[in-house]
Amino acid sequence: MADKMKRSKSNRVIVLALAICVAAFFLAACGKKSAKKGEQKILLGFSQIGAESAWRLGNTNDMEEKAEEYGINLMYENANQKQENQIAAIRRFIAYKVDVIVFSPIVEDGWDNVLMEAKEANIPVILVDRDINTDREDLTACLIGADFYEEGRKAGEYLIRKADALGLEEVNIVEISGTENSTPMMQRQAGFKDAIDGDQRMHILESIDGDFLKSRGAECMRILLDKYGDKIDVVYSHNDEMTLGALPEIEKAGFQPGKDMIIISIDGGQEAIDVLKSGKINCVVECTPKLGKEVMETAIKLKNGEQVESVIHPEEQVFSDEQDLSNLAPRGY
Ligand code: GYE
Repeated sequence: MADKMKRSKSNRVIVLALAICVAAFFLAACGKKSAKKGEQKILLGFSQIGAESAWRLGNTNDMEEKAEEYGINLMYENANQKQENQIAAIRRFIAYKVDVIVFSPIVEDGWDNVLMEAKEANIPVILVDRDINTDREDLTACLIGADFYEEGRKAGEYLIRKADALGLEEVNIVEISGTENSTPMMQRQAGFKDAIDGDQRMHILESIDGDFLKSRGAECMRILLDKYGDKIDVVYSHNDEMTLGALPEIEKAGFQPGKDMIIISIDGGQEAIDVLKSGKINCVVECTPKLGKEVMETAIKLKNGEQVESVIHPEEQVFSDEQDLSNLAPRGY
């Protein structure tokens, strides 16, 4: 009797163990696009700038999601808006012997030394989102990110159409710009300026550094309102976060954003789109943070020693009060 009980107990243990094995097998087999048996998983070191905006959070989420989809191991490091943290992260990736390094350079200058170290270690580098300034084209494999010059140009072209529609004879603009020496700051400024340059009505009163931060956007707006008051016809802000910081300040000063002042923003996150629909922003130029798919596909190619395109720009649009936005799909960031 005791013997029989012992046997049925050990049978149950075997059945349970078998069930666990089968479940584990199915779980492993179900993992989307996960590495095949014997195939090595790619280890991707990703140095992100920080968490300064909805755009940035959306970009980090997308990178994590797509890494999982493609069966890539992501070593993620958040630099908290500091270049020295990014340089230290890249050095850790090199010491760790990752297969590919991806990073979003907070500013353009000052990367040659650390990238030379990556090159010596034979680790390919993908620039995501922002570009660097270097004479050594061989230090990075490619850039996957938006055409910021084009975004600035679209903002300027919208303003010209709006000024025409309102019959404005003089247009005084204040510009709240992004992080000094960063690609989006420089290119969004240049594209906008080039677009409005030939139009005699347009005057940029001042460009002020808002560092892509909401709090700085508010601070900059207060300074600009104190200085120029009702002379301001247009606020051109390099990202949604700074725009969202500036709007309450405009209201506090007694002006209606979207009516007394034309508000132009860049990024196209959900919150800014909702405010655009409410009439307090007039135009939002899209900048998509969804770059993960291109990054993962490029990392796989690089790991396999294949050629990759040197620049990949995503498709982007303009959302404005010229359109019916009632059916716009949720933005996802
Ligand atoms: O516009 C801003 C973010 O580099 C495109 O950085 C990115 C910019 C984006 O913080 O919101």
